[in-house]
Amino acid sequence: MPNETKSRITDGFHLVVDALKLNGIDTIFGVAGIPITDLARLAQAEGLRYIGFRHEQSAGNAAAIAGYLTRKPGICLTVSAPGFLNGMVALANATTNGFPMIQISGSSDRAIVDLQQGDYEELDQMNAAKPYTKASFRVSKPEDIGTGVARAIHAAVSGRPGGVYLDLTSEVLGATLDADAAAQSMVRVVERAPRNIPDPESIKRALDLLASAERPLIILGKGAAYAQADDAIRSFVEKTGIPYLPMSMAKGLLPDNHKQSAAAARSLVLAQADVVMLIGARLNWLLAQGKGPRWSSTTQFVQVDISPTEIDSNRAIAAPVVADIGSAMAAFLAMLKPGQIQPKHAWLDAIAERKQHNTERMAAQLSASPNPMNFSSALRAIRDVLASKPDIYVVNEGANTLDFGRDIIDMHQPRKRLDSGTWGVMGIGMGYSIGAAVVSGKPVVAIEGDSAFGFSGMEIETICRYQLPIVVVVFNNGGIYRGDDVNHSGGDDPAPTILMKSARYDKLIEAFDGTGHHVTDPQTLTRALTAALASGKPALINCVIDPTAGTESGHLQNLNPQTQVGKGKRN
Ligand SMILES: Cc1ncc(C[n+]2csc(CCOP(=O)(O)OP(=O)(O)O)c2C)c(N)n1
Ligand SMILES: [Mg+2]
Repeated sequence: MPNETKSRITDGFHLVVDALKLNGIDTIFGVAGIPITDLARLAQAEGLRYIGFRHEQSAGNAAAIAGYLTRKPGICLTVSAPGFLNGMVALANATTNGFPMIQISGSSDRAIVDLQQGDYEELDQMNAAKPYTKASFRVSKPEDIGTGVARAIHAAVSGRPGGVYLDLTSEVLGATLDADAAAQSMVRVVERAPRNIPDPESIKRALDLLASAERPLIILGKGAAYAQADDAIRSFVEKTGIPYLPMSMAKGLLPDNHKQSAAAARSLVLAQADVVMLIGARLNWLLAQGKGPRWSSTTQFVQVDISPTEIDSNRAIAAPVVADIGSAMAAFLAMLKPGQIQPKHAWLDAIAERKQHNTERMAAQLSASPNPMNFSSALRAIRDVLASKPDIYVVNEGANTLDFGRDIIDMHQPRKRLDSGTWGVMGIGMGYSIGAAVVSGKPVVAIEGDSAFGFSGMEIETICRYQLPIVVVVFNNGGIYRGDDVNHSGGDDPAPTILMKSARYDKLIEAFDGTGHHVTDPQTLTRALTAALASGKPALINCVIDPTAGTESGHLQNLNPQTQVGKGKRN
């Protein structure tokens, strides 16, 4: 019931809060200002948790990851025009990654905006949002707020989740309404994400194909992690004995040291598998679109996905299973006969051999102790501290910092690794850390390239203001990819990829009463991280890395076009 019933009058501000509460929303991430300041205030007064950020992109990233972790839409609240646009990168990123999120923004006077007469923060926000979202709505009457919030929730969470924009004009927020009529207008969403039951024929077709395989492989994507069908997925993998490969954010769905993990034999299994079962994983650039030279042209695919239009998007799919992953895995387990699927020994032996070879090579890399530290030696120290703390969230962004981090830091629990994701985007670091810490109450370690950190670095004030248990480790190699490039013009300006090598990021957090550490060797890093985690308080570790240790674009050199006619001045 709207809480203004006694006075018989309520307004748009109250109705938005009522509609969110009625639908189990308990947290808002945002930046206050015209016209939503009072909405934020009222939400807090009414018992929602409001987390105020320094920039809307981070608020949006926090909302997106909260949505991913909870399967409830994360809410980001922004002011009109520039605030709205600042949030849009996060909303678009949520759509791309399949995270349920709603950006609610106030907007300026429609009559003026539509005639482009120059209102304060004028922008046609609803239409601007459309290309980047699953859906974009505007509420123009206070009695439609309940419907608008309900539609936004359905759009964000059902099917493949994504970003939704909900526009609230300043007029609607301030408009009053009879409290009884307002109460009648509220909508409680009965089923946010209705199950999508698979056709039993599609399950049979997929099992038959897998049973005919000699060299089967399962690829787990972040859709599989999102589904929270952890036991069913693990049980299917173990009952069939099929080797599996986790995509980055699916790491930990089964523990990374699981004997069926083929992560350490990735190129071999991609090239040689004859039947590949994709579970909540898309054949996008992260899997080379399923095409050569990394894949065989004869590989056949099973694809389990909630979105029918995903099927056949890059490669022909021999056995599509369109369903939500929980329902699909339950159906697979129900239909699977004991011994029906048995990967050939030769296949498992080849994988085991390659794994051992690659693991030994990696161990040699990890055991070196170069001075200054490189990515491997610093990450080894972090890995060893985290090994006994599986419930800590790991946020990771950068180029080399990301690529080495993904390979070196093992995950042991589902949905604990949060990273640059489908877009390879920089700037998610502090937003994801704050979102994860807020919704879980658990500690977070953010492993950040020095460039990556800069995109959201001011949010360390937010981390300190809310006293969140977040430890930020900045891998300071003095640049994007490397810290040793030179200006090819011979001029004094630093090269385009160069950042300040002598930067003391640890001193930034001290300005907000957090704890800073400056480390130059693995032993000190181990001590600093251990102490920071034990304190449960905000900390930032400036971790000095050899400026020559990284490679251009990390592991993505093939995607980085380079001039073939020389980098210096043309003569
Ligand atoms: C929003 C956005 N802007 C720019 C980029 C391009 N980019 C990719 S990685 C990267 C930073 C890499 O440097 P750093 O974070 O220091 O990682 P390192 O390789 O040095 O460990 C940038 C700017 C991006 N991915 N996303
Ligand atoms: Mg760097």
